[in-house]
Amino acid sequence: MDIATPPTNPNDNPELADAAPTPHDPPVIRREDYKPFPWLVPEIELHFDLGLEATRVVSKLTVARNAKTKPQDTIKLEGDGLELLSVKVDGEPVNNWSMEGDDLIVPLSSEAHEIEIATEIDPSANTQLMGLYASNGMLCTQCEAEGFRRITFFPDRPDVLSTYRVRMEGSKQQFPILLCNGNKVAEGEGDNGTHWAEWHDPWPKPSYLFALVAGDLVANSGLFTTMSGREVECNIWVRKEDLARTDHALESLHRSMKWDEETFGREYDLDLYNIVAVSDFNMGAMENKGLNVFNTKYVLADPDTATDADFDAVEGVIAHEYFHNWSGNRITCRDWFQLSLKEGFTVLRDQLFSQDMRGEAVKRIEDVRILRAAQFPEDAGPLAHPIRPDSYREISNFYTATVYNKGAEVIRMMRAMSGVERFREGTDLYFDRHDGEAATCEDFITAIEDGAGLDLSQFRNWYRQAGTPTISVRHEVEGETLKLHLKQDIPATPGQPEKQPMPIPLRTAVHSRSNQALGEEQLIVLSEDEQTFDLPLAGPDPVVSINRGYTAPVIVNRTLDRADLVFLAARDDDSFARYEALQELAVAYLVEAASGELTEGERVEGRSAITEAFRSILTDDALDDTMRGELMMLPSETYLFEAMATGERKADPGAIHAEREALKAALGRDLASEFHSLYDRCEEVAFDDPAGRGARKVKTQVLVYAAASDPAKAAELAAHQFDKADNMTDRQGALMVLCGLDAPVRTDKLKAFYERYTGNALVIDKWYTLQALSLHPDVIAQVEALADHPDFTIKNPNRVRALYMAFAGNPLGFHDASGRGYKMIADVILALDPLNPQTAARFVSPLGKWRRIEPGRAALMKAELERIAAVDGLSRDTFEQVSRSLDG
Ligand code: 0A1
Ligand code: ZN
Repeated sequence: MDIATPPTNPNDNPELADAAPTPHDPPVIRREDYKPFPWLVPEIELHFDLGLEATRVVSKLTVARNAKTKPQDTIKLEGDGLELLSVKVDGEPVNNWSMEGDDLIVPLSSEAHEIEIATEIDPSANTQLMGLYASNGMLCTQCEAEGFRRITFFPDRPDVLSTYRVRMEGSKQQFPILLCNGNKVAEGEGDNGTHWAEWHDPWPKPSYLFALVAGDLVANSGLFTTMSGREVECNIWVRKEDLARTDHALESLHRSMKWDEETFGREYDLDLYNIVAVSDFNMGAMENKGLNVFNTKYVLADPDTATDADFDAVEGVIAHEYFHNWSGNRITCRDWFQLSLKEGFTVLRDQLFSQDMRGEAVKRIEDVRILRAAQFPEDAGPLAHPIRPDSYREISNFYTATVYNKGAEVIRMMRAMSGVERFREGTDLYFDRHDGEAATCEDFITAIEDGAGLDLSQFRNWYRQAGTPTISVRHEVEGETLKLHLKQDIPATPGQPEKQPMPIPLRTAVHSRSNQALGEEQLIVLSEDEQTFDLPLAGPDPVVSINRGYTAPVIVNRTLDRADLVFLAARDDDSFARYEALQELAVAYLVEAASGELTEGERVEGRSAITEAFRSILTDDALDDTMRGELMMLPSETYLFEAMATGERKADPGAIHAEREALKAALGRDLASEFHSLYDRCEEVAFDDPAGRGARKVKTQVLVYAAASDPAKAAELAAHQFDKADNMTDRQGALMVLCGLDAPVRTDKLKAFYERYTGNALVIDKWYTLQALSLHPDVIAQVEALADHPDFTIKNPNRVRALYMAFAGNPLGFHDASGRGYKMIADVILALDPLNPQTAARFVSPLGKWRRIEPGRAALMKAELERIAAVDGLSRDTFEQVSRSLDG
């Protein structure tokens, strides 16, 4: 074949035309088709001539044949939107290269070569925010998953590992700070007001971990001494005006470094750790080797501008990216199907870290709340996929709650089954065995099996199968034992009609209600479709406490007496089980009420059981307020949607909302005096008191119930909290409640908030979100007006999410029976797709729930999906999500 001629376009051949991918039908990539790359690229040298509108990149690759593969006489280097200037092989210009779509094919005849490629890119035109782009006058990169190919031609896949030497040069005035991965090895002045820096990263890495930043930045710096006594310089780089809000990030980084040494025996491996905050970013943050790039949202925090939850999020994301240095960077992924290898494990690591920093019980409840709100709906809808997917069209669509959060739960189950110490032996073996490699989930499972001494043969089904298992529970008493009958059902999901049983570890205890005795906890593992376990009784009237600590990501389906649930909510010695009993009580009542299954008498009975359980939560002196605040939250409308849409039954968001509001109102009324004395007590607690955080959480929860039961009083109380607040948690909590009320103070306080924080992008994002999430009857018109406000821009992902992701999560507005909410989100997808497809595609899943909703709304949602699907030239990202949502 003449390699200078572009390969034939299969679309020109009528016989192939049907099978060939068209722009409207991007190809499907399959896990089973993995093949190693035929060339190794041990070294790469990059030269950047930096400019906001034009950046020149010269890349020198040292390539050698991969002896483990069949020899090839060409090398395929991926590209995306690059302007190619020249190609040299072994120092000589060549023109025998060809293009295959966006990719560059270069003929190579010997065992090893040096390829030099010059390209030019325009960072200021890069609205996708993938590759090299301009943000706020600085230049930065995002390469995971396939962004490096937007910088230069390269085998842009995670199993090609190279050491990088990078020289960057640019205007000293525009880019006084020049950063890259690894260590700075040289720097100097250039001509015409330029300067340059040379960086070397000694650790071989895949291209997705490459990063570069150039801009006018200042750092908050601190030294960390590692377990072996090495000093690491840690820097948090931000724009000058943000420097005062970086202490928490730096402290969080130091705490993470220490914790990973103590808990997983992992030490940092460079002398420098840089974190840069950027305002335009598609995700939360990125773990590039030695140079993390962060969304400002997960760096900047001080009490005046960030809530307690924001502080926690900063700590959690800093930890997550830091932990990737071992779980992700030192051991990376062989291919993108293995994403959960690094993400599931790293999420588990950051969750365990936060549990240790802030308390296990509350953190566990928060994590389960997120799993149920984000992952359960995914697992039950048209986008369901296993934590290790089998195929994709666009990998960006698989950075999901399933891969991340369910992935973490799956590894957490291994830890529950082996115990903490043996699990550590498993992870030690994994790090040891695969350090420096691009590994697979299978490698991880085998290392845990060998190191922790577990047999995980059947457990591998958790990696293969999508869908949340449901466990049905029955029991009977036989003499001194309780016979516990468990049955598991895993629902059919797209492409997986039949399921195999999976091992499900459940920490279980049997209490006695009549003598209030608590039974001893045991770990049982349900591994067959149906199984019976004999458990000791603690006394008469046994009450089973199951999935304590939430050991398995499953739905437990059982009918317990209300009295049993009230008993568990008030008495269980596992705090998760207490929370769960209260949730079960509320879910059962709300779903039955919303489905019209309750008589008036049953409603009264149901509400009074919940009121009693709540009373014990509000008045239990032994409870810490952070836990009390958690227990006071009713199940979210999203979770109730999931619980209602089971079997043949469809969800009715209107009824769910009405019933939940009515229950809040009833609780607010019936427990008014308990709520008020709680508020009064919490109001006395100062901001920096160790009990302050819990007090703030409880106060806003009290306002939530007051808003439903006595809106006038709530408006007064919330306005008072807003005016008095010396911190963002109280201020935002008060404003959130005011936003849902039709009171004149609502407008005043929103205005005051806006004026106080004009120019602070992250806080103005909050101003958008609070209004988009509000329970106000005019929320749709308000969101429309907010989009016309001068502060709105579709180019900034944080702003787009602040307005529209919040709105898509507002059941009242999004599910408005008129369909206006659905249309608004479809319009956003269409407007955003040409600019930033990755972010646009994330708005598809709310519409994808149409099959599980009552027929009127279902038709409106489906029609919007069809309207999007009919548009020519959709991105791969949006095309894939819309077509899966319609096919299901
Ligand atoms: N690996 C990162 C997540 C991430 C993925 C893709 C991105 O592209 C825009 C950015 C970040 C993490 O898990 O934190
Ligand atoms: Zn991650």
